[in-house]
This record gives sequence, structure tokens and C-alpha cells, in this order.
Amino acid sequence: MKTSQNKPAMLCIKLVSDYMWQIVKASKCDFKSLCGVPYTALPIATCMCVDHGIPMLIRRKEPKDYGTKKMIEGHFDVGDKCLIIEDVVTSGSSVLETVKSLNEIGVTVKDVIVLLDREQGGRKRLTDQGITLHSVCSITKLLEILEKLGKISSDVVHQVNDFISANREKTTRKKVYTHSERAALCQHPLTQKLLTIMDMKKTNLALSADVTSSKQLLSLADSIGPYICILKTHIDILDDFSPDVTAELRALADKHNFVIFEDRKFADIGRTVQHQLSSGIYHISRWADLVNAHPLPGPGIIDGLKQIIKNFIIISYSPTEAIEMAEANSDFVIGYICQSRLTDNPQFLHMTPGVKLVEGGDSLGQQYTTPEDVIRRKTCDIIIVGRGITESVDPVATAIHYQQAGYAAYVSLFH
Ligand code: 5BU
Repeated sequence: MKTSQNKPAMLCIKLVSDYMWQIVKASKCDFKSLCGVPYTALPIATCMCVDHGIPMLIRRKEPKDYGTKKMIEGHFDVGDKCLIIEDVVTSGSSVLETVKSLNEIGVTVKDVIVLLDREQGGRKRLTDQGITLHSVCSITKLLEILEKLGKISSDVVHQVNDFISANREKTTRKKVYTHSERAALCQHPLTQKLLTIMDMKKTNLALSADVTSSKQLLSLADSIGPYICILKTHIDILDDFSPDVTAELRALADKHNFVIFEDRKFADIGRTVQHQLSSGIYHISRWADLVNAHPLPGPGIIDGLKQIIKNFIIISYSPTEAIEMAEANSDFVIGYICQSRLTDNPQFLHMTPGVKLVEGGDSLGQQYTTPEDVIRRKTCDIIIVGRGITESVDPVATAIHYQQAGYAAYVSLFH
């Protein structure tokens, strides 16, 4: 009876340790032994050590009250590198306690593999100590998957997000910077420019001008230009593209002081994205201030793009890779496309698409959240609005409405 009851748990631990092992392999971290943070991660670390023939170190929570009083059991040499295994990281405290015990015996720690990153400041605390966190899943992604599968309602998602945001603020968001304070703090010229525009024009609105005629695009850019900080384009959806359109867009960007962001979502090897950025009929690098890229192809994509353009955003469908890539390229990457704030580093702007004044979705999978939710609860910086404005009866009046809602939510962060 006992055996059959325990069977699913055993299978589950095996599954978890296999998933985590895939992250170990992908992260290419260098280590000689594994140490699970007591107690939940101990069986996971044990599975990995047995499956892959790796020496295991065990950390006691309390020293033995007899004999050597050692905190770490197992075989090691001074200078060895140990990989930490943890089930859930919240603030990172338990991991850091284990790191401390290992450091005391001369074993170093550079990486932690975790099943779930609750995104409540643990990553930042570990990074500050020179330790990289690699996770199988983040809480944002987990909620997204559970909601998509119909396992939890959007109310539950909101409640959990509210809880996470509230606790994140307590633990790590020590200071909320104004746009002008951040402009002064940031090194990247385009980040400074954008934050200055946001401050001067009192707007955190990006218009996603997803129309298929050049005339419509230019008309939107001219009429809504005064109320936005960014004009986001999909240049390849124009039926009647000509180089004159991009020249006129540039003139409008100067006239109304906004940044042009071509939402090209580069996702190929470095050499190919270089051609896609600078060649073909669109010559994106000649007129766009900003483009975005997926982290998926690895560092080559950034290396390829940065030989041609200095400003790009990382799309964070997978926050771990996005953050690693952005932090390693902060002189080129100005921020993230994401659904909630990923880091407290004020250098990075967080931009969120899928925004409407009323929550809901379209028939093709787009999910909408509100300006208030994005700016106040998810603490992102910029709302990206498309059809909410372009398909409204009066796009200019509606854009002003979004500008006011987004900016009011930003101002409310200081009250
Ligand atoms: P909408 O009309 O507000 O749904 O348009 C959203 C825009 O943002 C559209 O241009 C998308 O291509 C874009 N977008 C998005 O919706 N989700 C993403 O993850 C990214 C871009 Br990246």
C-alpha cells in the first residue's frame, strides 16, 4: 500500500530532476559536485547525482552536537566548484545560507539551478553575490501556463500577481525612480532620450500602428505623435511600402519627438539578422531607432545586431535568458518586452504589449490587460497599445485617454 502511494511522488521527483538537469546542461556551468538546499531539494539533488554519477555534498541545517560538528558532509577539495540545487527561490536567503557554509570550507559557488523562480528579488540578491540563477520556470510563466490550460482563473492570476508585486516591493523595490531621475542615472543614450521624452511629454504610451496602408500609418503618426513616446511599426505589413514612407516617418519622429521602434522580432543567427536589419527592401537600420530580438538563438544574435544598430530590446518569453542577455549587453540592450517587471535595474525599460482599457482577448490568442495593471501592479514602464487606439472611432481622443490612464498610473506610484 505504502509503495503504491509513494510511486507518483517518486516519479514526480524523477521528472523534476530530469527537467532541472536539462537546465544544468543548457547553462554550461562549471562544477565538480552538487549540493541541494535542505530539505526539499535534497531528494532532487540526490536523483541528479545518482543518475549522472556526480559527487554530492550535504549541508546540515544544524551542526551535529557530537563529533566534528561539520556543517557540510561529503568529499571535496578546497577550491572545488559546487552547483546548488533548489526547488523554489523567493528572496534567495536559503541559497545564500548554503553558499556561506560551502564557502567556509573553501568550496565556491557560481551557479544555482532552481525549479521555480518566484521573482521576488532572489535573482538580484544572488547576482549581487556573483551567483547566477538558472530556473526551469518563473512564477509569471507558470501562471500564464496554468491560466492557458484553464487550471486557474484570471482572478487567481491577479491575486497571485498582486501578492508577488506587493512582496517584491517590500523586499527589493527600495526606490521608485521618476523618469527624469532615471534619465540621469542611465548610460545608454536612447534610454536617456526616451525617459526625457516621457518626462517632458508626460506619456508612457507607445502606439502600435499596425495598419496596412502608408497613408494611414503616416496619418496616425502625425495625429497621435504628440501623445506618445514610441511609435511601434511592423513595416512589412504595408501593402504599398516605399522608402519615402520611412523618410516621412523619420521627419514626423523629429517633429513630434518620439522614437521609432520596428517590432521585427529578430530570431536567427547573427549573419542572417545583419542582412535582415540592413538589407532587403526595408533597410530597417536606416530609419528605426530601436528593434527587438528573441534571446533564443543565443549571444550570436546580439553580436550580429550590435555591429549595425546600437539599440535593441529583448523579448522575454523566457525571463532567465532575457535577463542574462540584457545584463551582459547593457551598452546595447535598453530593456525588455515583458508582461511584468523582470529586474529592478533602473537602466532597463520594461515595455508591455496587449493593453486595452478593458481586459479581455481577441479571437487569435491576444490577451489584454489594462494600463493601470501594467504600470501600477506589474510595475512596467511603457504600455504598448495597438487596436485599442487604431480601431477606435476617434483614434486621437482614444490615444489621449490611454496617455492619461498610463501616466496617472505612473504618477500613482509615488503616492
Ligand atoms: P494590439 O492591437 O494592441 O493587440 O497589438 C499589439 C502589438 O504588440 C502587435 O503589433 C503585436 O505584434 C505586438 N506584440 C504583442 O502583442 N506581443 C508580444 O509579445 C510582442 C509584440 Br514582442
